[in-house]
Amino acid sequence: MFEEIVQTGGQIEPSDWMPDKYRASLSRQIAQHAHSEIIGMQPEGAWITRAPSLRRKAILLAKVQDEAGHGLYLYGAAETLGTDRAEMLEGLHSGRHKYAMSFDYGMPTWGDVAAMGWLGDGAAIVNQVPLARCSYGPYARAMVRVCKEESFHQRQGFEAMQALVAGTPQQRQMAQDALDRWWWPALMLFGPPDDASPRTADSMRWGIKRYTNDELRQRFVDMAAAQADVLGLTIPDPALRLREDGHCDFTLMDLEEFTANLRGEGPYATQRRDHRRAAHQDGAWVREAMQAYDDRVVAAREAS
Ligand code: BYC
Repeated sequence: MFEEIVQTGGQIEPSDWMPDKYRASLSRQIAQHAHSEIIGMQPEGAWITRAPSLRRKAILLAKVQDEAGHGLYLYGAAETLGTDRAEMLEGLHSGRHKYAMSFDYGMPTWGDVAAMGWLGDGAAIVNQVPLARCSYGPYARAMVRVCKEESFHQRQGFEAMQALVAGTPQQRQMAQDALDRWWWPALMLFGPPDDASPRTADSMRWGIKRYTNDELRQRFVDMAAAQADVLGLTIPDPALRLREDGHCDFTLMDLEEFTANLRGEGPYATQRRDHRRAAHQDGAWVREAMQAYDDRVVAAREAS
């Protein structure tokens, strides 16, 4: 019955029977996805106090808050599989769990905030829209809202790039430099190439993934190439060209760099996890206070 549901595009709900391997792989992917949302807040969050105007600050603040919300929906979805939230956080803090390596790169200028919104969130939408049709109900439903918010994030990034390219020569250069830095990390968001992706076959068979890593990466490149033309910027890939069939030829990211990032050796990897651990530590009193409140509510209910 499980095979029939997933192969006919149906959805599995938390109370349905599912193979242990399906449960484990989904828990892994959803937890990693949640961690990515939470870690992704760091490089952009660092720009909130330095945003170039009140309007940009308000938009960035809303975006970073949205990412926290995405993390929470996703931790909630993973919990429906019986995965304990404290255990997931421990996985993130100890380095046992992965998160999207693109956030292990730095954001030295405001242009990086714009490029990250345009390309990083653009890549996220291409990857996540099909997840809204994935075979696990709670994950698919979480993706519906996440994708709506990511669309706003992508638009704000593109609009911030438009403002830079219409500005002074230095601002235009800032936009180009940020595109040069963010192009490759954006391609990395889609994962390893299909012939080096150990998880894809099972995930496709189980309807967790609807498209392979390479199919989605191609879709993203086609979309981003057209948008770079509108901005009048150059994607830092001399091999990128539009073919007659409407798709682009392009170069894959450097696989040695990708593999080193997978091992947790990205430029800001240590800083990201350290910062996350410190934030968790700083928030301990909030969790304790909430627990004490819960305990009192339960005790009062039992007493009455
Ligand atoms: N970074 O067999 P594969 C966002 C790992 S955040 C790190 O292809 P799979 C945003 C992979 O996990 C949205 N690790 O695996 C937030 C696996 O490791 P394990 C992030 C990566 O799962 C804030 C191994 O490599 N999006 O949008 O079939 C601000 C083999 O790979 C990466 C998601 O999380 C990577 N880039 O496919 C702004 C989407 N790529 O577990 C924006 C949900 C691969 O075997 N996730 N690995 O040790 C997915 O769609 C899939 O998990 C992936 C990988 C396409 C990422």
